[in-house]
Amino acid sequence: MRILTLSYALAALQMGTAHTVFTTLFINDANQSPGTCVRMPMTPNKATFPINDLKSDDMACGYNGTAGVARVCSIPQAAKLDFLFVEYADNSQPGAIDTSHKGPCAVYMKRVESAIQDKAIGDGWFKIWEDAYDAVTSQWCTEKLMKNNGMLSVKVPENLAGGYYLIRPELLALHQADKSPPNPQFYLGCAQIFLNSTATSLPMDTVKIPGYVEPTNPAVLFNIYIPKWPYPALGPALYNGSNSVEVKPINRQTEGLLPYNFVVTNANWWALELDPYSTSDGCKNASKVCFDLTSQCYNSAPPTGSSGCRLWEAKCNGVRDACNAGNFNGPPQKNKVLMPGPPGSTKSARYFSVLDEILTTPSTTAAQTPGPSSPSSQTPSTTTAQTPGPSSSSTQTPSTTAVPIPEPSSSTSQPPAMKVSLDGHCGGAQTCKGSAFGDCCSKHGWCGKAVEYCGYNCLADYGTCLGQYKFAREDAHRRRQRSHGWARGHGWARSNGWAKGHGWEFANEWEDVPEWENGGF
Ligand SMILES: [Cu+2]
Repeated sequence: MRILTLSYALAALQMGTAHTVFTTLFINDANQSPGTCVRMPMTPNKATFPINDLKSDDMACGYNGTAGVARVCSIPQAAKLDFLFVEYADNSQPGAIDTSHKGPCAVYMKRVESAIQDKAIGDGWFKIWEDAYDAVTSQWCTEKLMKNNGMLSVKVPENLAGGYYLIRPELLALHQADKSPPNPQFYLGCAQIFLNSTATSLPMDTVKIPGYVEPTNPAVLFNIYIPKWPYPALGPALYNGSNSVEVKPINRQTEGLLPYNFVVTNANWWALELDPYSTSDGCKNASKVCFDLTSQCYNSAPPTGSSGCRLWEAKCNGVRDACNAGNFNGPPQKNKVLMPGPPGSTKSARYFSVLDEILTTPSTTAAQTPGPSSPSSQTPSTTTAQTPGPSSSSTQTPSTTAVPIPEPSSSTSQPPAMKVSLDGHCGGAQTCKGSAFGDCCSKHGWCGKAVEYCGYNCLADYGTCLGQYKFAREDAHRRRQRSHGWARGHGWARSNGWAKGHGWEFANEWEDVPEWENGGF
């Protein structure tokens, strides 16, 4: 991949100065977008600095790590997680970690009552993965990390109880561990996650952080220049699934959810669409609200950048300009998701957030519809007849017909004479109900039984949906329109196959959107 090659070339040029920081969580290869669900150091020029004081509270989740962030990422049972480490928090230059930084890596987890509120310090931590020195290839873990472009990959233990966790990737750089005084450098951070699982096990033995490793531990004083093998044990034994206690899993995420009707995110910040307006005062007020939110976004942006804030700010400029031009109907480009691609949200997060919306704010749909003049049989083109916003051009064509979504003819009942799907497809005259693939029909026309089929994406007309996920028809219709328009407008739908039904699969392509990714601060 292009970026990979670049990283090697430039990393070789910039020796010495830059350290590293964990910025981005990937769930089953889906990019959650930089800073999202991650407790980040909030001082940009210190963000990549190591933790040197092993007794410091910073050892738990890094600088500013006792403070939670607003988002909690939902992960499936036995998920593959990747943690991206970068030399420059804002990705302004490539590189994972300086080549001099040799040492082991590990990943710890801690079960918590609240992933947002928990301060991370203290007991409850256990280790799920580690890698130190590979004698066969003569490589330290950090050297493998460099070759892997900064990605540290683990699988979450399958029997781990459902619920909230902090998950903590850790690197130890030993290049100054032999100095006097010794200077072992820990690089670590935490992601806030909800493990969506009915499993019930937790490790019996846990450790305290700080406290799990003393400054006198031979593993942190190891001389990598004159090594005496083997490398000593660092921290507790791995949790291997046995030696566990049984607990009651938490079966539904209620905190840290991204509202399904967001229009833009930046790390853990998001914005919903502005309320509709049609008067001069309404327009001015919307402009003010919009710019207030812009400030809020910039002020809360972690060192990973503020590209989402700039997208929102551009929208505010459009609102203001329209007001000044005497066009008082808005907001422009209503409900259009502003980001160039799915990173920034995840299917699972949106799925749960929909549930949350429905449970907590039953009037959401009413607030979203333009008014009494728009009946529920609203056609796709109606929403595009909006005021001419700053950039309402190619992506706004009423081309919903090009999207292969079966449009059921009735809002509640099943069409008559449905055939049970034999090929896994649903729609038209085929239902998933009773099929071997599962009873639920996803919006992309596939039968299944997982949340991707039965929850947020579910089409009730072609199978069974979990009861609480049945939307007002108009709302579901609007959402389908929007998500497809978003992908199609940027050419994602075809080239990247985002509709595969396995989550947002944008990890690689993400790198190729520089104006969005390489935001700077
Ligand atoms: Cu360093």
